[in-house]
Amino acid sequence: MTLELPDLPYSHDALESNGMCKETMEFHHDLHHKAYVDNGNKLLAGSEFEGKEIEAIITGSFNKESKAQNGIFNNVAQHWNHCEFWKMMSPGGSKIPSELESKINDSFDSYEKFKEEFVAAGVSQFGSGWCWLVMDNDKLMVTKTENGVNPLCFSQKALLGCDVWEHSYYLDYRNKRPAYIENFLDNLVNWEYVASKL
Ligand code: MN3
Repeated sequence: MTLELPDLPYSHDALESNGMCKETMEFHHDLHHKAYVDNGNKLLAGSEFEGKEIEAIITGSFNKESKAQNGIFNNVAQHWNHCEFWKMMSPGGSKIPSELESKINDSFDSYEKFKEEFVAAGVSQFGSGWCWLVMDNDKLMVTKTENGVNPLCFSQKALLGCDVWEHSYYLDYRNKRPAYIENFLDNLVNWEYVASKL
């Protein structure tokens, strides 16, 4: 398969009043995400992964010795991560459906405890990466990963992911990564989409 840059599920300025400005979206989606797509397609052409499903490319190229495989992994995993990231947000966010809310309460004691853990994971990810809410063998967990690594690499289902690369927040928050992640949870998450992955 060929990687394709999806359109955003909303306009570039749709999240502006919720803490993610139009310029961030123009750089992040139109330039950063597009670069992963373009580089991924160049690297996939003629490789052992050409024509494979995206999930199979990610798990098959993860943690390999060869530079070529690492390049494929980084770009294809980041393509997958960003396709999910755009869908995990919506203008104004949404209320957490009750089934997911009770799962979060069961796993973390309360939503506030989950939020603390999720923000702490993103803040403590040194350098670039992601923090996640994942389903691991029916159990909800908060994790963090470096660079393009994602829950697929560990056979986990990604319910929610927050991009903590500086390109995701520097225009809106400068160096204040904690404020960016808190705002992401408070005002941007499309919990209906997150819950649909349960
Ligand atoms: Mn990004």
